[in-house]
Amino acid sequence: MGETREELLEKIQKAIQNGKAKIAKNLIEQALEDGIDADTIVNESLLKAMDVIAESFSSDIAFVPDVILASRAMNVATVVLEDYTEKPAGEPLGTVVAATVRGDLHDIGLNLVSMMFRNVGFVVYNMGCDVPADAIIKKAEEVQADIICVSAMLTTTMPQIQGLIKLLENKKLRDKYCVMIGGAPVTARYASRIGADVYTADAASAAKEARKIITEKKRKSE
Ligand code: B12
Repeated sequence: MGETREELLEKIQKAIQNGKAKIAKNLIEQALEDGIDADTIVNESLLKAMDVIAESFSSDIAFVPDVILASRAMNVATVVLEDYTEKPAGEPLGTVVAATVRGDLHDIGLNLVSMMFRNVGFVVYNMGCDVPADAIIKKAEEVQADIICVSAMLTTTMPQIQGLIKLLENKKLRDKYCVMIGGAPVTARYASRIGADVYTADAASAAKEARKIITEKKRKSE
């Protein structure tokens, strides 16, 4: 007898936790062929794997090399799922520039945010991690972005988000962009203190919120 859907999802989770990118990729392809949807795989396998890794990392059961391998597997898994997901047809909803702030090498959350935004119909320029504020703004200007998404995962790099907002103000560009922020240490309170437009705790609600904001903006300008 073949394995159950739960067993397959658990195998994917374990493959990511153990840093087995190739195995994770094959299992995800199998799950998609079996009709398991991408959201289920994200929630039941990918995010669960990262929860376990985060827990093992903070209790010294997993160390940086283990976490790096798991992170690579996680990023491979995200690409497989993103390639598979059908994007909404027609005009894009808007343009997004996404980056993790300077000095911060965490990109998993950012990649998930980028994937979710693309899935609801945005064009996303994902600049990756360790990106200085001026480079983020330059890119946003170049591609005429509607939204700037910034991620920070360390308490020491979080102030970089405030730096980006200040730089936008200095350049008289603040009102041009919706600035959405997130990452483990970031809170709604911090967002309102530094004058960011939107904070959400997870990637899926970030994409939904962005769609709402852009739709409203378009309705107003019509
Ligand atoms: C993976 C990981 C790493 C990997 C990163 C690999 C990679 N490619 O990303 C590696 C091993 C490189 C790493 C390094 C370090 N890490 Co680290 N890392 C983690 C870990 C275990 C998981 C993070 C993760 O990917 N989670 C899974 C994703 C899906 O969740 P997420 O990133 O939070 O994203 C979600 C939301 O936050 C949100 N979101 C994220 N970004 C955005 C953006 C927007 C716009 C929005 C709306 C939403 C949003 O949506 C996402 C999905 O729903 C965390 C533990 C934790 N609890 O977070 C520690 C953690 C973040 N790391 C930590 C530390 C200390 C470090 C190091 C200093 C360790 C060291 N001794 O060297 C270095 C720093 C390197 C650097 N300069 O950045 C600490 C930070 C403590 C702090 N308060 O500052 C943590 C919390 C671990 C801990 N408990 O101590 N790390």
